[in-house]
Amino acid sequence: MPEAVASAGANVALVKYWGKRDEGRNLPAVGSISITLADLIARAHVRVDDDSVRFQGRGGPVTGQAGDRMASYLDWLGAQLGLTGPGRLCVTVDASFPVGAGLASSAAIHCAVAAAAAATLDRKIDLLSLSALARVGSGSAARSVYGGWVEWHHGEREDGSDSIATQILPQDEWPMAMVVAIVNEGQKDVPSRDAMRHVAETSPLYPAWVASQPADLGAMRDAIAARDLKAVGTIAEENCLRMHAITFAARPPVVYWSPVTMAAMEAVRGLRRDGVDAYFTIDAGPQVKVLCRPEDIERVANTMSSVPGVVRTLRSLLGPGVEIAEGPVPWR
Ligand code: 2P0
Repeated sequence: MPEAVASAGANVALVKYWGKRDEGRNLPAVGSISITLADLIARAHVRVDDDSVRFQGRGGPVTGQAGDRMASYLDWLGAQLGLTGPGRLCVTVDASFPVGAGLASSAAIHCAVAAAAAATLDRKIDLLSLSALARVGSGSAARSVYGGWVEWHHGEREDGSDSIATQILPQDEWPMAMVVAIVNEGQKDVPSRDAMRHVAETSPLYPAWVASQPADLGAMRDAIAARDLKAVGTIAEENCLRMHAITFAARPPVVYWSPVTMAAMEAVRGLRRDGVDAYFTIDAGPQVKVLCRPEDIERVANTMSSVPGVVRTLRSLLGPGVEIAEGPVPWR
Protein backbone atom coordinates (compact mmCIF):
# COMPACT_ATOMS: atom_id res chain seq x y z
CA MET A 1 0.00 0.00 0.00
CA PRO A 2 1.41 3.45 -0.86
CA GLU A 3 2.27 5.68 2.08
CA ALA A 4 4.22 8.86 2.91
CA VAL A 5 5.04 11.08 5.87
CA ALA A 6 5.10 14.90 5.94
CA SER A 7 5.69 17.42 8.70
CA ALA A 8 4.57 21.04 9.03
CA GLY A 9 5.08 23.71 11.64
CA ALA A 10 2.28 25.54 13.41
CA ASN A 11 1.92 29.14 12.40
CA VAL A 12 0.84 32.09 14.51
CA ALA A 13 -0.96 34.99 12.87
CA LEU A 14 0.26 38.51 13.61
CA VAL A 15 -2.56 39.92 11.47
CA LYS A 16 -5.38 37.46 12.03
CA TYR A 17 -7.78 35.45 9.91
CA TRP A 18 -11.26 35.67 11.38
CA GLY A 19 -14.36 35.20 9.22
CA LYS A 20 -15.08 33.55 5.88
CA ARG A 21 -16.58 34.72 2.64
CA ASP A 22 -17.19 31.11 1.52
CA GLU A 23 -17.48 28.32 4.07
CA GLY A 24 -17.34 25.42 1.62
CA ARG A 25 -14.04 26.48 0.05
CA ASN A 26 -12.74 28.05 3.25
CA LEU A 27 -12.23 31.43 1.63
CA PRO A 28 -11.36 34.13 4.16
CA ALA A 29 -13.19 37.41 4.66
CA VAL A 30 -9.78 39.01 5.32
CA GLY A 31 -6.14 38.42 4.40
CA SER A 32 -3.68 37.48 7.16
CA ILE A 33 0.05 37.46 7.96
CA SER A 34 1.79 34.84 10.12
CA ILE A 35 5.08 33.38 11.22
CA THR A 36 5.82 29.65 10.94
CA LEU A 37 7.32 28.03 14.03
CA ALA A 38 10.22 25.54 14.03
CA ASP A 39 9.40 23.71 17.24
CA LEU A 40 5.62 23.18 17.18
CA ILE A 41 5.44 20.46 14.57
CA ALA A 42 2.72 18.09 13.32
CA ARG A 43 3.60 14.91 11.44
CA ALA A 44 1.11 13.15 9.21
CA HIS A 45 1.54 9.56 8.05
CA VAL A 46 -0.87 9.05 5.15
CA ARG A 47 -1.60 5.73 3.47
CA VAL A 48 -4.10 4.30 1.02
CA ASP A 49 -5.94 1.59 2.89
CA ASP A 50 -9.28 -0.12 3.35
CA ASP A 51 -8.92 0.47 7.09
CA SER A 52 -12.11 1.74 8.69
CA VAL A 53 -10.08 4.06 10.95
CA ARG A 54 -9.52 7.13 8.82
CA PHE A 55 -7.92 9.39 11.45
CA GLN A 56 -5.68 8.26 14.28
CA GLY A 57 -4.11 10.53 16.84
CA ARG A 58 -1.60 9.83 19.57
CA GLY A 59 -4.42 8.55 21.80
CA GLY A 60 -5.99 6.24 19.20
CA PRO A 61 -8.79 6.74 16.66
CA VAL A 62 -10.23 10.25 16.54
CA THR A 63 -14.03 10.06 16.56
CA GLY A 64 -16.89 12.55 16.66
CA GLN A 65 -16.91 15.85 14.79
CA ALA A 66 -13.12 16.00 14.38
CA GLY A 67 -13.00 12.44 12.99
CA ASP A 68 -15.88 13.09 10.57
CA ARG A 69 -14.36 16.37 9.44
CA MET A 70 -11.00 14.74 8.68
CA ALA A 71 -12.69 11.80 6.87
CA SER A 72 -14.54 14.18 4.54
CA TYR A 73 -11.37 16.18 3.99
CA LEU A 74 -9.47 12.99 3.10
CA ASP A 75 -12.26 12.02 0.65
CA TRP A 76 -12.12 15.45 -0.98
CA LEU A 77 -8.30 15.40 -1.06
CA GLY A 78 -8.24 11.91 -2.61
CA ALA A 79 -10.65 13.05 -5.35
CA GLN A 80 -8.60 16.21 -6.04
CA LEU A 81 -5.43 14.17 -6.31
CA GLY A 82 -7.01 11.58 -8.62
CA LEU A 83 -7.36 8.65 -6.22
CA THR A 84 -9.78 6.27 -7.87
CA GLY A 85 -9.49 3.30 -5.52
CA PRO A 86 -9.36 0.67 -4.31
CA GLY A 87 -8.68 2.00 -0.83
CA ARG A 88 -9.16 5.40 0.77
CA LEU A 89 -6.77 7.89 2.30
CA CYS A 90 -6.17 7.26 6.01
CA VAL A 91 -3.95 9.29 8.32
CA THR A 92 -2.11 8.99 11.60
CA VAL A 93 -1.15 12.33 13.11
CA ASP A 94 1.29 13.18 15.86
CA ALA A 95 1.99 16.66 17.18
CA SER A 96 4.80 17.94 19.37
CA PHE A 97 2.40 20.28 21.21
CA PRO A 98 -1.17 20.31 22.65
CA VAL A 99 -3.87 19.87 20.00
CA GLY A 100 -7.14 21.85 19.86
CA ALA A 101 -6.06 24.39 22.47
CA GLY A 102 -5.63 27.49 20.34
CA LEU A 103 -2.09 26.61 19.31
CA ALA A 104 -2.78 26.41 15.59
CA SER A 105 -2.64 22.62 15.59
CA SER A 106 -5.24 22.33 12.83
CA ALA A 107 -3.06 24.46 10.53
CA ALA A 108 0.01 22.25 11.00
CA ILE A 109 -2.02 19.04 10.81
CA HIS A 110 -3.99 19.87 7.65
CA CYS A 111 -0.90 21.18 5.88
CA ALA A 112 1.04 18.01 6.71
CA VAL A 113 -1.92 15.83 5.66
CA ALA A 114 -2.28 17.57 2.28
CA ALA A 115 1.45 17.24 1.56
CA ALA A 116 1.64 13.61 2.70
CA ALA A 117 -1.43 12.75 0.59
CA ALA A 118 0.18 14.24 -2.55
CA ALA A 119 3.38 12.30 -1.79
CA THR A 120 1.48 9.07 -1.09
CA LEU A 121 -0.24 9.32 -4.46
CA ASP A 122 3.03 10.45 -6.11
CA ARG A 123 1.40 13.58 -7.57
CA LYS A 124 3.47 16.56 -8.70
CA ILE A 125 2.01 19.80 -7.38
CA ASP A 126 3.60 23.18 -6.72
CA LEU A 127 3.53 24.86 -3.33
CA LEU A 128 0.82 27.34 -4.35
CA SER A 129 -1.51 24.49 -5.28
CA LEU A 130 -0.58 22.71 -2.05
CA SER A 131 -1.49 25.89 -0.15
CA ALA A 132 -4.95 25.84 -1.77
CA LEU A 133 -5.43 22.14 -0.93
CA ALA A 134 -4.37 22.70 2.69
CA ARG A 135 -6.69 25.74 2.97
CA VAL A 136 -9.77 23.62 2.31
CA GLY A 137 -8.85 21.43 5.31
CA SER A 138 -8.36 24.40 7.61
CA GLY A 139 -8.03 28.00 6.49
CA SER A 140 -4.86 28.80 8.41
CA ALA A 141 -3.20 25.62 7.02
CA ALA A 142 -2.65 27.55 3.78
CA ARG A 143 0.07 29.49 5.64
CA SER A 144 2.00 26.50 7.07
CA VAL A 145 3.17 25.55 3.57
CA TYR A 146 5.88 28.21 3.84
CA GLY A 147 8.53 28.94 6.42
CA GLY A 148 9.34 32.29 7.98
CA TRP A 149 7.02 35.25 7.39
CA VAL A 150 3.95 34.40 5.33
CA GLU A 151 0.87 36.13 3.91
CA TRP A 152 -2.37 34.35 3.05
CA HIS A 153 -4.15 36.42 0.42
CA HIS A 154 -7.86 37.20 0.52
CA GLY A 155 -8.07 36.57 -3.23
CA GLU A 156 -10.81 37.73 -5.57
CA ARG A 157 -11.79 34.65 -7.57
CA GLU A 158 -14.92 32.74 -6.66
CA ASP A 159 -13.21 29.37 -7.07
CA GLY A 160 -10.60 30.39 -4.48
CA SER A 161 -7.64 29.67 -6.76
CA ASP A 162 -6.00 32.99 -5.80
CA SER A 163 -6.66 32.66 -2.06
CA ILE A 164 -3.31 31.07 -1.37
CA ALA A 165 -0.32 31.89 0.80
CA THR A 166 3.03 33.28 -0.32
CA GLN A 167 6.24 33.79 1.57
CA ILE A 168 7.12 37.35 2.59
CA LEU A 169 10.57 36.49 4.00
CA PRO A 170 12.35 33.18 4.65
CA GLN A 171 13.01 32.35 8.31
CA ASP A 172 16.74 33.15 8.14
CA GLU A 173 16.28 36.62 6.59
CA TRP A 174 14.83 38.05 9.76
CA PRO A 175 15.21 35.59 12.65
CA MET A 176 12.60 35.94 15.34
CA ALA A 177 11.41 33.93 18.34
CA MET A 178 8.15 33.13 20.05
CA VAL A 179 7.43 32.08 23.61
CA VAL A 180 4.05 30.44 24.19
CA ALA A 181 2.72 30.84 27.73
CA ILE A 182 0.35 27.90 28.19
CA VAL A 183 -2.53 28.74 30.47
CA ASN A 184 -4.73 25.73 29.81
CA GLU A 185 -3.74 22.64 27.81
CA GLY A 186 -7.33 21.41 27.52
CA GLN A 187 -9.42 21.50 24.38
CA LYS A 188 -11.11 24.85 23.82
CA ASP A 189 -14.86 25.12 24.46
CA VAL A 190 -15.78 26.74 21.16
CA PRO A 191 -14.00 25.52 17.99
CA SER A 192 -12.79 28.51 15.98
CA ARG A 193 -14.78 27.41 12.93
CA ASP A 194 -18.06 27.69 14.88
CA ALA A 195 -16.96 30.86 16.65
CA MET A 196 -16.06 32.57 13.36
CA ARG A 197 -19.51 31.89 11.94
CA HIS A 198 -21.26 33.00 15.13
CA VAL A 199 -19.23 36.20 15.40
CA ALA A 200 -19.77 37.10 11.73
CA GLU A 201 -23.51 36.59 12.17
CA THR A 202 -24.05 38.33 15.50
CA SER A 203 -21.23 40.77 16.34
CA PRO A 204 -22.09 44.37 15.39
CA LEU A 205 -18.33 45.03 15.25
CA TYR A 206 -17.64 42.41 12.56
CA PRO A 207 -18.08 44.77 9.54
CA ALA A 208 -15.58 47.19 11.10
CA TRP A 209 -13.08 44.33 11.55
CA VAL A 210 -13.33 43.37 7.88
CA ALA A 211 -13.06 47.02 6.78
CA SER A 212 -9.99 47.76 8.90
CA GLN A 213 -7.95 44.69 7.95
CA PRO A 214 -6.37 45.97 4.68
CA ALA A 215 -4.73 48.85 6.57
CA ASP A 216 -3.19 46.44 9.11
CA LEU A 217 -1.97 44.14 6.33
CA GLY A 218 -0.33 47.04 4.49
CA ALA A 219 1.30 48.39 7.65
CA MET A 220 2.52 44.91 8.62
CA ARG A 221 4.07 44.31 5.17
CA ASP A 222 5.89 47.66 5.48
CA ALA A 223 7.07 46.89 9.04
CA ILE A 224 8.43 43.49 7.99
CA ALA A 225 10.18 45.00 4.97
CA ALA A 226 11.78 47.59 7.28
CA ARG A 227 12.70 44.86 9.86
CA ASP A 228 10.99 47.08 12.43
CA LEU A 229 10.10 44.82 15.37
CA LYS A 230 8.45 47.61 17.36
CA ALA A 231 6.08 48.33 14.48
CA VAL A 232 5.43 44.62 13.82
CA GLY A 233 4.65 44.03 17.50
CA THR A 234 2.46 47.11 17.88
CA ILE A 235 0.35 46.19 14.84
CA ALA A 236 0.13 42.56 16.02
CA GLU A 237 -1.13 43.56 19.49
CA GLU A 238 -3.70 45.98 18.07
CA ASN A 239 -4.92 43.46 15.52
CA CYS A 240 -5.19 40.72 18.16
CA LEU A 241 -7.17 42.94 20.52
CA ARG A 242 -9.48 43.99 17.69
CA MET A 243 -10.15 40.35 16.81
CA HIS A 244 -11.00 39.52 20.40
CA ALA A 245 -13.11 42.68 20.71
CA ILE A 246 -15.41 41.45 17.95
CA THR A 247 -15.76 38.05 19.65
CA PHE A 248 -16.56 39.76 22.97
CA ALA A 249 -19.29 41.70 21.17
CA ALA A 250 -21.02 38.61 19.71
CA ARG A 251 -24.39 37.49 21.07
CA PRO A 252 -23.81 35.45 23.19
CA PRO A 253 -20.20 36.58 23.65
CA VAL A 254 -17.25 34.34 22.84
CA VAL A 255 -14.49 34.93 25.38
CA TYR A 256 -11.32 32.87 24.94
CA TRP A 257 -9.39 34.66 27.70
CA SER A 258 -8.97 33.67 31.31
CA PRO A 259 -7.73 35.95 34.11
CA VAL A 260 -4.29 34.41 33.57
CA THR A 261 -4.40 35.56 29.95
CA MET A 262 -4.77 39.14 31.17
CA ALA A 263 -1.96 38.71 33.70
CA ALA A 264 0.30 37.32 30.96
CA MET A 265 -0.47 40.29 28.71
CA GLU A 266 0.48 42.60 31.56
CA ALA A 267 3.74 40.70 32.04
CA VAL A 268 4.57 41.38 28.38
CA ARG A 269 3.94 45.10 28.91
CA GLY A 270 6.22 44.86 31.94
CA LEU A 271 9.00 43.35 29.81
CA ARG A 272 8.69 46.33 27.48
CA ARG A 273 8.91 48.76 30.36
CA ASP A 274 12.17 46.98 31.25
CA GLY A 275 13.48 47.55 27.74
CA VAL A 276 12.80 44.13 26.17
CA ASP A 277 11.08 44.21 22.78
CA ALA A 278 8.29 41.71 23.45
CA TYR A 279 4.76 41.73 22.05
CA PHE A 280 1.77 39.46 22.69
CA THR A 281 -0.77 37.82 20.47
CA ILE A 282 -3.66 35.51 21.39
CA ASP A 283 -5.64 33.10 19.20
CA ALA A 284 -8.77 31.03 19.80
CA GLY A 285 -7.72 29.97 23.29
CA PRO A 286 -6.32 31.47 26.50
CA GLN A 287 -2.60 30.96 25.68
CA VAL A 288 -0.46 34.07 25.25
CA LYS A 289 2.18 33.99 22.50
CA VAL A 290 5.04 36.41 22.84
CA LEU A 291 7.05 37.65 19.88
CA CYS A 292 10.63 38.60 20.72
CA ARG A 293 14.19 38.55 19.40
CA PRO A 294 16.00 35.20 19.62
CA GLU A 295 18.53 36.68 22.06
CA ASP A 296 15.72 37.62 24.46
CA ILE A 297 13.96 34.25 24.43
CA GLU A 298 15.38 33.09 27.80
CA ARG A 299 14.45 36.30 29.57
CA VAL A 300 10.96 36.35 28.06
CA ALA A 301 10.35 32.66 28.85
CA ASN A 302 11.46 33.14 32.47
CA THR A 303 9.16 36.13 32.91
CA MET A 304 6.18 34.34 31.36
CA SER A 305 6.82 31.19 33.45
CA SER A 306 6.65 33.28 36.61
CA VAL A 307 3.14 34.56 35.87
CA PRO A 308 0.83 32.79 38.38
CA GLY A 309 -1.41 30.35 36.49
CA VAL A 310 0.94 29.83 33.52
CA VAL A 311 1.32 26.05 33.39
CA ARG A 312 4.44 25.97 31.24
CA THR A 313 6.05 27.72 28.32
CA LEU A 314 7.07 26.57 24.86
CA ARG A 315 9.85 28.28 22.95
CA SER A 316 10.38 28.38 19.24
CA LEU A 317 12.40 30.08 16.56
CA LEU A 318 11.00 30.59 13.08
CA GLY A 319 10.99 27.41 11.05
CA PRO A 320 10.80 26.09 7.49
CA GLY A 321 7.69 25.24 5.52
CA VAL A 322 6.20 21.82 4.99
CA GLU A 323 8.63 18.94 4.45
CA ILE A 324 8.34 15.38 3.21
CA ALA A 325 9.98 12.97 5.67
CA GLU A 326 9.23 9.77 3.75
CA GLY A 327 8.10 9.45 0.15
CA PRO A 328 8.53 11.38 -3.11
CA VAL A 329 8.62 15.19 -2.82
CA PRO A 330 5.64 16.49 -4.86
CA TRP A 331 6.93 20.00 -5.54
CA ARG A 332 10.34 19.30 -7.05
C1 2P0 B 1 -5.47 32.77 12.64
N1 2P0 B 1 -7.26 31.56 13.86
O1 2P0 B 1 -5.27 33.63 11.78
C2 2P0 B 1 -6.78 32.82 13.39
C3 2P0 B 1 -6.68 33.68 14.59
C4 2P0 B 1 -7.65 31.60 15.24
C5 2P0 B 1 -7.47 32.99 15.66
O2 2P0 B 1 -7.06 30.56 11.91
O3 2P0 B 1 -12.42 26.99 10.05
O4 2P0 B 1 -8.54 26.45 12.35
O5 2P0 B 1 -10.41 25.55 9.73
O6 2P0 B 1 -10.59 27.73 8.53
O7 2P0 B 1 -7.86 28.01 10.49
C6 2P0 B 1 -8.08 29.27 13.51
O8 2P0 B 1 -8.99 28.89 12.56
O9 2P0 B 1 -10.30 27.68 11.03
C7 2P0 B 1 -7.44 30.50 13.05
P1 2P0 B 1 -10.95 26.95 9.78
P2 2P0 B 1 -8.81 27.68 11.56
O10 2P0 B 1 -4.58 31.93 12.93
